[in-house]
Amino acid sequence: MSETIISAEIVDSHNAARKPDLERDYASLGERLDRRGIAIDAIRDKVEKFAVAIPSWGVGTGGTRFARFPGAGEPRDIFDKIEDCAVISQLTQATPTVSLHIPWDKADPNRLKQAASRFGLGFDAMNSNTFSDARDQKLSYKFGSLSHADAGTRRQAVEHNLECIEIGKTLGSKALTVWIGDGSNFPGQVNFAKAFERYLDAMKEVYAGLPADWKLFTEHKMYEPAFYSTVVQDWGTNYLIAKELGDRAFCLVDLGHHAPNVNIEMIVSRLIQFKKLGGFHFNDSKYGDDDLDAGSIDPYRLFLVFNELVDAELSGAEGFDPAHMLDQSHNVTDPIESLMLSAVEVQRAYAQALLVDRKALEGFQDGNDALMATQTLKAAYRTDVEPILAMARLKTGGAIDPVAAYRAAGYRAKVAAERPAVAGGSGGIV
Ligand SMILES: [Mn+2]
Repeated sequence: MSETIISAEIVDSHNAARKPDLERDYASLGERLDRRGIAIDAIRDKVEKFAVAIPSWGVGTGGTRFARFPGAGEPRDIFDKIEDCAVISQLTQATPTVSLHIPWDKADPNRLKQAASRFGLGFDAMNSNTFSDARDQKLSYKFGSLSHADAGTRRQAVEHNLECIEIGKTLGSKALTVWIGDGSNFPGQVNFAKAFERYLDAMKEVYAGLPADWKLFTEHKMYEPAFYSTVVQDWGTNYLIAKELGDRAFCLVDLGHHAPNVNIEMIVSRLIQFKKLGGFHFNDSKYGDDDLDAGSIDPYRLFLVFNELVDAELSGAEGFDPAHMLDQSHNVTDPIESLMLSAVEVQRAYAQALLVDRKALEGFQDGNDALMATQTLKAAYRTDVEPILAMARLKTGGAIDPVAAYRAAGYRAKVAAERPAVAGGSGGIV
């Protein structure tokens, strides 16, 4: 039995006060879903199994390029971060793994493994960093890393990625996510084809160091930090990379890394169809790579992404097993609260997508009934699935209302007293 940080008595009394209302709401929703031919318990069982990884960098306050306003009790190191992740996991029962970032989270891998397993946590994809210079680094990434014009700098970036794999092997991770900031700020600064060729050659060396049971995720991003061109700018380039590297290379879709109004759910569908969807970095955005909380701006878009994922899941798409990770930056909220609610939002989109009447939808599509086809999606999206999510949490030992339980437990005040305020610290919007 793993340890918990919030005392069981607090969670139990929180749940006891809310359980009678939840049971009524669940029964009422169950009756309505029954009329639509849906068994509520089957949906709850699927929601219970759904998991999304917490990024270690998400539990600290993010910041913008203008300023960072640290919150009280911020984690001082990766061990504090693991404790914060344990709280999120305990109350939501939806986030059993942590995604580490090297070098920010560098520590003795055996100690890391021990710290996480105390709370029953595992490790998701490892994240390398060649978009900033580490303190003791020999060559700078100012003008790029894996696509750098200088062979020595490319070698250093390859070695760093191989080191991330080595650390991940001890931790039990099964994937490496590579996002690079390489690109250019001026037309003519970089030869597009040569830079991409150098990147591919370097990534082939990383891929060669991948254990047989690992996956390699490459993450595209249209702009930033480079503002004229980036080497891995969109899903098309990303698909070419995955195709070029091999069977264990897949595309990672960060919802914020596209041009405004791009049809992301369609990109997801294409990548599924051609067996190259590796996974997600969930977040939300209004203008660019805003890294706002998942589902906070456009929850319908999140639902439409999950509509594609559930369609693939139910049709038994070959090799379909995408990784789910959050990737957000919290500037004005308590990161633990934001991450708990974001994990729940991702689960909500999944549960709603499970309610789509796919047989009816197919009929409307074949009959060119555009209005009824879109209403079929809306009917699922309009369903308030909160009782299903809350019941899944209650059944697995989480809190019916994770934020209320977290506030009642006084965790933030407790760690604020134990963890002295630090200036600066690692930001991290990737
Ligand atoms: Mn990302």
